[in-house]
Amino acid sequence: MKQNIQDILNRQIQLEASSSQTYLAMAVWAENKGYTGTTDFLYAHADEERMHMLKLIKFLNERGGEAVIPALNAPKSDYKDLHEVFSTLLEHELHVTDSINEIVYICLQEKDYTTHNFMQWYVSEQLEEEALARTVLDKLKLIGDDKGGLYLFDNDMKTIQAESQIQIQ
Ligand code: OFO
Repeated sequence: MKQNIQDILNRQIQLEASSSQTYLAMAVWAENKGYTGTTDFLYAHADEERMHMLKLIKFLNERGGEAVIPALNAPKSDYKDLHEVFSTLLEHELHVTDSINEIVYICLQEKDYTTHNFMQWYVSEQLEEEALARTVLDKLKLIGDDKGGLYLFDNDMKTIQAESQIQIQ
């Protein structure tokens, strides 16, 4: 495997690891605020990101490259409200999508079709993650500061979590 492909995959490993930590910190925030549905959703999302990281690590090692386990900066741990949590999540996912698109572009330039093919799973995954984040954010925009609405929203997150788990399998 070419060195530049190894480097960009290692950069993606770091990004997936930091996604996992970011969502874990969000889950802790939600748990301490009593948003139980959102907490479950975010813990599950953090696990999912760890799985994305592991998939890359295994692929890199199996293809003769060397995965590097990165140091991570501490994630943001305090949020104003649920709206800030999910806008940060969407922003983060958009950044991840850009990074994946860049990898796909470089794979084509380098004629590394195996990695290009492997990355297609991430391309589809990003589509789903962005759509999910937008759906959640739209709901929150409708609710605004209404306490009853936020209570129902949090309950709904249990269903959203169950549905997204089904999609992953
Ligand atoms: Fe790994 O998809 Fe989100 O970040």
